Amino acid sequence: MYETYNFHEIEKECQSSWFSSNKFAAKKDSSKKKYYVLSMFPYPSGKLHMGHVRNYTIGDVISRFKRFQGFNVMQPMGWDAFGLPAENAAIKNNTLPDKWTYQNIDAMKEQLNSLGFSLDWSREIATCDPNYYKWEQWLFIKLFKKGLIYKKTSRVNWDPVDQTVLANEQVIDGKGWRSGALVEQKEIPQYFFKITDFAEELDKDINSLDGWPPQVKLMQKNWIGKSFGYRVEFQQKEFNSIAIFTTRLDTLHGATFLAIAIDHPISVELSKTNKEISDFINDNKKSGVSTAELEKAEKKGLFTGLFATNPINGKSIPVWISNYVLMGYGEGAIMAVPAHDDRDFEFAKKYSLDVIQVIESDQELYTGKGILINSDDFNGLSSDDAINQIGKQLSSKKVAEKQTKYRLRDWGISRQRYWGCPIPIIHCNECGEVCENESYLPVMLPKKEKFDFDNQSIKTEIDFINCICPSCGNPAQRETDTMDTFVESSWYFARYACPTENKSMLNDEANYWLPVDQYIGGIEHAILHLLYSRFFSRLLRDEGLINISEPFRNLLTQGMVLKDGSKMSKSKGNTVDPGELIEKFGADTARLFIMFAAPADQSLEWSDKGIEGSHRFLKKVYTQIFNFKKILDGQNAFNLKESNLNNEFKFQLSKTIDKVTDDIDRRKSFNTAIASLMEFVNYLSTLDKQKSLNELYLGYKNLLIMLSPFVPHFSEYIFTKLTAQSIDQETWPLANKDDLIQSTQTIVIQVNGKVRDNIEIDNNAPQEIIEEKAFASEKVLRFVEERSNVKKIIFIKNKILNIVV
Ligand code: ANZ
Ligand code: ZN
Repeated sequence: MYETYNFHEIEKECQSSWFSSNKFAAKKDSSKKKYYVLSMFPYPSGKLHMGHVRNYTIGDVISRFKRFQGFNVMQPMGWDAFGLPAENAAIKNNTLPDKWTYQNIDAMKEQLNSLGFSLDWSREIATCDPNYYKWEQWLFIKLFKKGLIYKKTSRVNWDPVDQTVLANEQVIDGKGWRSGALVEQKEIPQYFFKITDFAEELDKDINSLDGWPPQVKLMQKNWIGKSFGYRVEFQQKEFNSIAIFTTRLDTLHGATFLAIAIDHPISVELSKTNKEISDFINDNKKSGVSTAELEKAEKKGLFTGLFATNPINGKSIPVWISNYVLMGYGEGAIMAVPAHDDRDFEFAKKYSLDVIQVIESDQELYTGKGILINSDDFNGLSSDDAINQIGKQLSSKKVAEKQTKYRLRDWGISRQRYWGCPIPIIHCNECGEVCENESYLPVMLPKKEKFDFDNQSIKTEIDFINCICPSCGNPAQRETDTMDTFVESSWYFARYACPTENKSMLNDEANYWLPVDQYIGGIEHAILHLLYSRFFSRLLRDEGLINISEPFRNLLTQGMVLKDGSKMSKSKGNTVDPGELIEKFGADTARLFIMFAAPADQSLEWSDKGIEGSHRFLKKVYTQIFNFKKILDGQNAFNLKESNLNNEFKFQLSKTIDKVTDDIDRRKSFNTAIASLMEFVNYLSTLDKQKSLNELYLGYKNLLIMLSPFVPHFSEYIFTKLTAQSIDQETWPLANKDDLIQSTQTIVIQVNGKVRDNIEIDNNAPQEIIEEKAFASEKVLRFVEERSNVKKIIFIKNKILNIVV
């Protein structure tokens, strides 16, 4: 054993033995209970940052802990490898996106290994690998044929100077990041995943996610945005009726006009004969408005000359065409209630339309619910009661119908980028849109010789584009868009179960390993990534590929790593490089600090003092055990005797095991688990090294096992030296429940319910013995005077003796 804590050598030795033997490779074993630990896979930017270190340390602590508990643990790792940064980096550094990506993967893999993470590298996935994205294309085709993927036109950011589509990140203050030109909106055909078909199920099943943080569940709920509303028909002379959708039926008496969308069928019909209307429509429809303009878009409208009748009171109100009503939502028409809706208010002020208050308030514009006024028979009702009653009344007359609506929209997945998964569609003049033949998958992303501004899309790859129609055999063209990179990350967790399967997307192993038992990642993915993964699990289920619906049983969202109160970031120049930290203090110190400094789900303030403190703790434990081992080595043949252990030791050991186990397993409270281990180290240091050999040996042995998930190199090395055995043979210690009961207890002595004395006495001491002591106490006798005065004695075992006089 090294004289001092030589972390460089220790970590090097351990890592080379772990990674050369691929020690953490997981095998399906139906005789064992599986445990699947997954940390969100990184984008291969080239450098690990502290957020990664925190994320992956949490995952590794749980994995190692579960292994000691006897679970068959799988902890895989891979790379979310497609995406825009690779294109930018390739241009900037005069390289190619794939080359840049794979170099980064190599560098980051080395960094991960230098932290001692017990990862199963035999399951490594890079999403840019054709063996991976082939199956994404395969699923795309299945879904397309089922109608779960469809095409519709949708807006993109268009740079008129560079003549290219921009990702949102490339639009800065409404201008193209490179050209500086005002970005325009352009309508182009794009593919959509019909996630709205699953809105109801995705919403309902949130309730079953017991292992998720409540705030994440709420964010999912809000994103899906289930709400109830009513479709209401307003009678109309020329067009018979106009239907609107509202969530605020309680404000029906306050509707002062109807507003219909520019592309509403009535607008279209009127424009055929009315020049003013057709001009208005054309002016407001024209594409090429800048993003910035659209954001602030002024509300514009035009009176149609039509009137409609409010079904609740027979009042006639004007019908307007307006640019703020969307055709794609509800009925493409609204009843406008300016007194209680912001947009309607702005519009009414601009065009001098009536504002009628129907919810009590002292403000001219009030958007909340409340008590009804100016609403005839419904005055005095609460909004919710009014919605029900008006709803009932109109429904019975068949002019309203209750509807469930979701805020969730279908997921547009087309990206006009190079570095992504090609969409496996072929455009044929004869047959239209045709899926590539399954047996020709993958549709390989064409390799580039060079990558620059003029050459950064698939659109320039003539050999890729020209193909044969799988249906009629005539010349045809391939789709040149690629998929949103969120698609790859929506199913990677399943593919880890069978990463090399080449006959199908998933196999039997997926049902063995899924669901993920513990998922760990940043709160920034609380909405889209988790929702898309939940959606994909259902798609895979419906294809018969897996038999679960919810992919992540338990979710932990780790907090941010801050320095000087703000998020570590390159732009702020407040980053700490994990590599330097490991070089200076070792991986174990870094791991220990990051788990000790704050609760895992809260933000962690970086502190050099804290790092030094964690390092000092490890050095102290090292020295303590080193010195103890010297004494042991001085004995002739030490033989552990467990029969005569000191009671206080047994209590301390069981207490520590009990607390650490519960903290890691159930509470995921790693910092308090470490604090208990630190206390236990302090306790052990008070024991006499010559007289307490058995206690110290057992104490250190258990300490090392319990420290091992946090500081695996440290523990493994010292354990081997101390016990001459491998720590891998050990199982997680169990607390002895009998030892947990302390040998003595404090009993409170009361007279007439008032505390008069405390008595320290053996555990479970019988009432007679406690009474004897109590009546011997001056403090008690003063209030009892004579024993014959006692009327009654109430005894609560191990707690209270109350004497009533
Ligand atoms: C009257 C009203 C009064 C409304 C009031 C709100 C407040 P969510 O909750 O997002 O579903 N709306 C309906 N269809 C629309 C469309 N195609 N384009 C623009 N707005 C539309 O929103 C429902 C509310 O959004 C509806 O309730 C409607 O305005 C508006 F004090 O009706 B409300
Ligand atoms: Zn064809």
